[in-house]
Amino acid sequence: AQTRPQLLMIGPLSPSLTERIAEQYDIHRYWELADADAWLGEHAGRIDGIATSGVFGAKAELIEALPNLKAIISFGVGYDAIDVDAANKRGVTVTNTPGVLDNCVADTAVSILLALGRRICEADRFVRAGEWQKNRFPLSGSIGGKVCGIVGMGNIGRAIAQRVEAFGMTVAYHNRRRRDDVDYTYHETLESLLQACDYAVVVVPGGSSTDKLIGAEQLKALGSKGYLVNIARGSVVDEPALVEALQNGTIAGAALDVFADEPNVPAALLALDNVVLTPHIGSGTHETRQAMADLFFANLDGVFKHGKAVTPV
Ligand code: 8YV
Repeated sequence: AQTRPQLLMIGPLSPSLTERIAEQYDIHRYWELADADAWLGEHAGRIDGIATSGVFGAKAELIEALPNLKAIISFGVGYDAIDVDAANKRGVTVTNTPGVLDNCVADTAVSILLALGRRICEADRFVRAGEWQKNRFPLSGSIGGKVCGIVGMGNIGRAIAQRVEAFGMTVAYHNRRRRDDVDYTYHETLESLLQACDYAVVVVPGGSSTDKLIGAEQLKALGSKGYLVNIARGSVVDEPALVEALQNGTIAGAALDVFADEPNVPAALLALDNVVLTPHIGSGTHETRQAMADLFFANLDGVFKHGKAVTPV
């Protein structure tokens, strides 16, 4: 009888997705291996595929250690933690789950932008602390009439742009190249956009080309009335520089769904009032995670049952 494809799962995916995979594939839980090197020494040749996510990734060293690896199937749109070059060198297919989470991630980005700008989280703490009995909560700035600068006008960036326009914001953007299917103001340089906007929303892919894209110089360009929203990857922002800029008023505030060393968040950020912090919940709804799981599975079966991936990177 034909043996079931053997998958090395890098980190725990959702129980429902894992159960669904286990119906037709054999799963080896990499993160539970007491001695991964010893296990690979004995079993590497058996592994047909890697199951992973945008967070767990797959390093070159592991990809190169699996001689019969055919595909890396990833849950999530970001694949910066997967060494795609190492995979391509071996003719290993890499798939992600694009498109199905664009609106959800855009909703999250706008939610934390609004919470930041209108000081919603501070107001909640104010009421819970009984401060309202003693003081009036301070006014915030309006959202409407402000400029939202999208750093990375991909599909998620465009979904964010459509949303913030409904709140009366003007949209501008910086991209490696101008898009001919949007008519928002285009800035050739990141600095020019940051100088021109009130809210900078970072939504570029993670990876070496965007590592610390937003540093002390960029935060200075955003300015003391400017706000930073990061819905991309923690790696895209120089986190120590951001902390310093927030502490000394170089920028007015930040809303962060991603961090340099998740799930660890610097204590200095936790101590600040002018920051909104969320635990990487960009795509975190039942419906979106179900759609991502369905696309993950379509890719898995696409490669191992039909010989063709649905959404190869
Ligand atoms: C998580 C994301 O990675 O899609 C992405 O790239 O950042 C998120 O959706 C995904 O949920 C896996 O944890």
